[in-house]
Amino acid sequence: MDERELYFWDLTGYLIVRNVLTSEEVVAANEAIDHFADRIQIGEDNQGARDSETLRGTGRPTLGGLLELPKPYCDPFRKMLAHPAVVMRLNVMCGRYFRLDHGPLLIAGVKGTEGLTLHGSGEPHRPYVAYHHQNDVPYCGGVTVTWQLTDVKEGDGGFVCVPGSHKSQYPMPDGVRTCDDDLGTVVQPAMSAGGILFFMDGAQTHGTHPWQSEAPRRSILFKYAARNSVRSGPARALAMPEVWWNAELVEGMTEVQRAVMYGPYSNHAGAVPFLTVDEDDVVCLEE
Ligand SMILES: O=C(O)CCC(=O)C(=O)O
Repeated sequence: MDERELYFWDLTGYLIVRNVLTSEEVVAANEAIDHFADRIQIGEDNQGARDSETLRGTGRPTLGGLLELPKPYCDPFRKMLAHPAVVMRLNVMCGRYFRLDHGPLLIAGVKGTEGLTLHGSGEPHRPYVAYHHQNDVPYCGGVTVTWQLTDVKEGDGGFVCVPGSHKSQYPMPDGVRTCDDDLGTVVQPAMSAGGILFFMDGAQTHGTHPWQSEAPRRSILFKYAARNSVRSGPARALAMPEVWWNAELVEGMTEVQRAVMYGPYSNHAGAVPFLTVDEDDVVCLEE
């Protein structure tokens, strides 16, 4: 990652690297998806657009499990996983060393596929995906790498972001979240098939515009994390005290004692208990 890329990344919260895959590699990845097209799942209409007028459309087609496809179909995606163009940049972006947290996921689109309301933006502040830097070293807890398997032209839709929003000190206005009144802040980067997009997932304000092109959208999203950050993936199962430590060690512990034995798991949506101290100085589970 050279100084120009680092400047752009730090300033905007995203980065495009063009022509990473050869046309043969793009074809192989597209053929793998074609082969399993019957496994593509279509979401409900407007599940992602929610209360937005601008983002309304038909349900979003997605396909997971790409690393587990039978050979040779998994190969194009396994190559992407630890591709040199990714490794050299994530080693800088994530404060050195990183791992796959979850994904990869195909996000597809046909003309009229809905968008996704803008999110991330450090609201609320979540250290495990936040961006900061100290002593000239940048750090981002969560970085998504998107591989484009089809061209994304200006105005086509797909990924959008608010450049610089990872440093914003003020809450995102509702019109930006819905894109109904985005104040001209939202950018939809154009790029060709074979290029990759890095973005600060969680720190930066980002989402999806409805797909407008007659040609299909095919983006493969890999969700990486800094090595010290655990978002989701297998963390749900591994974080249980009986798994993270072992069943004998935690056997007979009180609920309060057990609460401090959970392994790392940040996006747990209430599945991991928190402790607090009540007014009588008694440690208890937070309501
Ligand atoms: O590429 C896109 O459509 C945006 C996906 C997104 O918002 C996300 O992965 O959090």
